[in-house]
Amino acid sequence: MKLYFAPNSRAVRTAWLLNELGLDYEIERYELGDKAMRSPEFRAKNPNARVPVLEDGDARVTESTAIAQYLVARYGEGRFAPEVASPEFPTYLQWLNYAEGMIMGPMANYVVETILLPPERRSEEHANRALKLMSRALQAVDDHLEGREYLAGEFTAADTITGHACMMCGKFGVDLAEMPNVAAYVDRLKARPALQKALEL
Ligand SMILES: N[C@@H](CCC(=O)N[C@@H](CS)C(=O)NCC(=O)O)C(=O)O
Repeated sequence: MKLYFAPNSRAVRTAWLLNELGLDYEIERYELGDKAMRSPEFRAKNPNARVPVLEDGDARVTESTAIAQYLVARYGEGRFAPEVASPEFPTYLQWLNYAEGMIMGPMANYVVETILLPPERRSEEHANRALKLMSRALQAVDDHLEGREYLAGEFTAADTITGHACMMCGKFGVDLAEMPNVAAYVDRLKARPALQKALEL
C-alpha cells in the first residue's frame, strides 16, 4: 500500500488510521505547495493535485474520508466503525462526513485570507466571516461531545477525520478554550500513539 503524504495536511488522517489498523505502508512524501504535486505524474494520480492519495493494488482513492471508509471496510475486521445495526452507526456516518462537509470549507477560506494571499489582497471581513463559520461548525462538535469520549461510541475512523479537523481548527484561529469538550477531546486524541506516529512523518 502506498500513501502520498504531506506533513500538516489531511494525509495525516490516513497515516493515523493506517497506524491504528496496524497496516504496513510506503510513503511518498511531499511538502504542501510543492511543485512536484502539480506535475503530470502526480496529476495522473490525483487530477486535483492534492494529498492524500492511497494506492492499494489496483485501487486508488483520493478523498481522505473515502480513504477512511475504504480502509475500515477492507481491513477493519469489525474495528473502528460501529456495526450497521448499532444506534451509533448513523452517528458515525454523520461525524465521518462532518469535517469535509462543514469545517474544512470555512477553514480553507480562512487560510486563504490570512496566509495564502499576499497581504494587499487579504480581506479582514472575509477572514472574520470564515472564522465565525468555522467556530460555529466546531461548536456543534463541542455540544455533541458533552458526556462522550469519542464521536460515535468507541474510537472510530470518524475521529481520525473530524478529530483531525478539530485539531486543525485549534491551529488556525479557533479559541479551543471556549470549547472545553473539543479541547479535552483533542488532548485525548493526541495521546494516541498512532496519531503521534503520523504527526512525526
Ligand atoms: N477533500 C480532499 C481535500 C484534499 C486537500 O485539499 N488536500 C490539501 C492538503 S490538506 C492539499 O493537498 N493541497 C495542495 C497544496 O497545498 O499544494 C480530502 O479530504 O482529501
